[in-house]
Amino acid sequence: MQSEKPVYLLLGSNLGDRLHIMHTAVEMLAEAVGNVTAMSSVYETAPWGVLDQPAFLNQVVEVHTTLAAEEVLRLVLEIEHELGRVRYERWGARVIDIDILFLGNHVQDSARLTVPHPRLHERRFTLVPLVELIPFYVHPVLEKTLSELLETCTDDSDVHVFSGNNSIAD
Ligand code: A4P
Ligand code: MG
Repeated sequence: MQSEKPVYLLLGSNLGDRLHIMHTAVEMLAEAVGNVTAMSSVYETAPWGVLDQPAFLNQVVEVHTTLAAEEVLRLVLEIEHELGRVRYERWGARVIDIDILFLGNHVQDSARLTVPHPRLHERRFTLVPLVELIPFYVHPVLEKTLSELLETCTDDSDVHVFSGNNSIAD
């Protein structure tokens, strides 16, 4: 059996009851993938990529798992599917999106899966919650800490802790 490793997952939702969907996704991850050991704040974030879509909620969760990367991906896709995700367009609106950011120090670049997530260092909506949890974690490919990557990130889109009030989606 493989030893337990931390996997960092980014949850994102910009359709429907965003907060409820994210909570449900965390429960399903705990059931299927392993113990949820840490969670960032929930952030409300301006859309990145396709700009003409509702604001996202994003959150990073840390799960300890003995599963291999491919197996984590399979379960994550299953959870997305169960939560009724419909893919309309790349980078477009979705009920739930779950990206694998890191799996311990595992590095993989295949047709189905790239770990660490290849665009995580280009996006404040990913770096801000990651830095809240693990600022000194060293990216195994870029060999910089997450704090350093956030400092040099050129994305300037809005990312703020979600309070439920003053939502930019309203
Ligand atoms: N895949 C490969 N590597 C990974 C990985 N590390 N984690 C493959 C998860 N999946 C990975 O993903 C397509 C396929 O990527 C998966 O089936 C898997 O085999 P997808 O989620 O269907 O495609 P996508 O999300 O539309 O495209 P992409 O390029 O993955 O987009 P991202 O990077 O997920 O970005 N703005 C804000 N503010 N917040 C967001 O959360 N999200 C996106 C989507 C765009 N803009 C956003 C946000
Ligand atoms: Mg994705």
